[in-house]
Amino acid sequence: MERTLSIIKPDGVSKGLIGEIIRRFEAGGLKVVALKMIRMTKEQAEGFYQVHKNKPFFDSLTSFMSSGPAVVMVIEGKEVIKKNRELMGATNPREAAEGTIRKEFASDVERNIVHGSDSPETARWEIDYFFPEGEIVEYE
Ligand code: D4T
Repeated sequence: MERTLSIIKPDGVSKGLIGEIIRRFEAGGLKVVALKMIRMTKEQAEGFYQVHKNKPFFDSLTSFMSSGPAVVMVIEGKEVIKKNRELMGATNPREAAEGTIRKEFASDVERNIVHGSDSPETARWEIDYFFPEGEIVEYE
């Protein structure tokens, strides 16, 4: 079993898509094993996106991510990293495949509704960033 970090970004929350996104994960056979709503501080968003700190979009992205509530989740399943990225679609909604979350709901490359880890190493780091071990549950 593999785990990944999923975030419903502030645009996804304000568009009322929390249920729709979780429904897609569950319908895809993925299991939510941790979940909470948070309002990131700017510093917390900067820490999370530190790999992008030299990118021109860093300030705008981290302001957006701290602009309102987000839902952070740990999702578990077989090949969950790949499956989640398939459900999300390409980072830029204009390049996202039909039927994906970003194609259907995202307005642009910054306000793209969801985040998902891109590798097992990144997933471990990102899960640790938001969840102490005791907040992740095991169940059948
Ligand atoms: P996240 O990390 O949100 O799942 O996105 P991806 O993994 O699909 O995409 P990424 O690492 O390339 O980009 C991280 C994050 O930055 C935003 N972004 C990206 C942006 O605001 N402007 C841009 O021009 C790009 C390329 C979107 C996702």
